[in-house]
Amino acid sequence: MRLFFALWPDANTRERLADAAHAVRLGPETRLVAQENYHLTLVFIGEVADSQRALLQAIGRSHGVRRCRIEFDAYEYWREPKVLVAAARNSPAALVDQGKRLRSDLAANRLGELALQAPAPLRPHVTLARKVAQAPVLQAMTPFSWTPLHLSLVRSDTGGLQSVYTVVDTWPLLDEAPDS
Ligand code: 3AM
Repeated sequence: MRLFFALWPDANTRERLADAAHAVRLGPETRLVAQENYHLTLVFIGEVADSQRALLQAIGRSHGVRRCRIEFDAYEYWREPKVLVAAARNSPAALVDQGKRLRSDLAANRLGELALQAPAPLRPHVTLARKVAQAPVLQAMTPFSWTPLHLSLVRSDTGGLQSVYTVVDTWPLLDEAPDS
């Protein structure tokens, strides 16, 4: 199964994201991401064996991380993956730290594709549309913020027209520092 660690938006944030997506004029070939599929990927793990799931759940559970506020404030078009994203130009330190610690735990356990990859810096974003073949005209985005309350381990099934995501497990983020 293909798994990744992600933050899943609440209903209000999903609506803000959908409003942001609908405000951009996109070509007919474009596929808007379904609202229920919006997510912020923290770490993509890749294919793992069923037997490794418990270890991944233990890693997710062990991450006592403070909540942080993410301010989405810009559209970005990423040419190579052909996606339009809502991006946070400022990466909150707690989020960057969480991504790093997850990566290092995964690499230490030689889990997924991470054992082979050099870590890329986290660029907090939510993909709004895929198969965006032409660079869209991007206006300023009406900014909005989101404070995620949970970290989730998610399964991705990419066989169909739209990817299907299933939350495998989820853990609350702390509302105060773990050592306070
Ligand atoms: O959150 P976004 O939409 O940016 O593109 C995939 C999606 O990213 C990405 O993981 C997220 C959840 O599916 N993804 C898929 N395959 C990947 C890979 N081999 C990957 N990211 C890195 N390496």
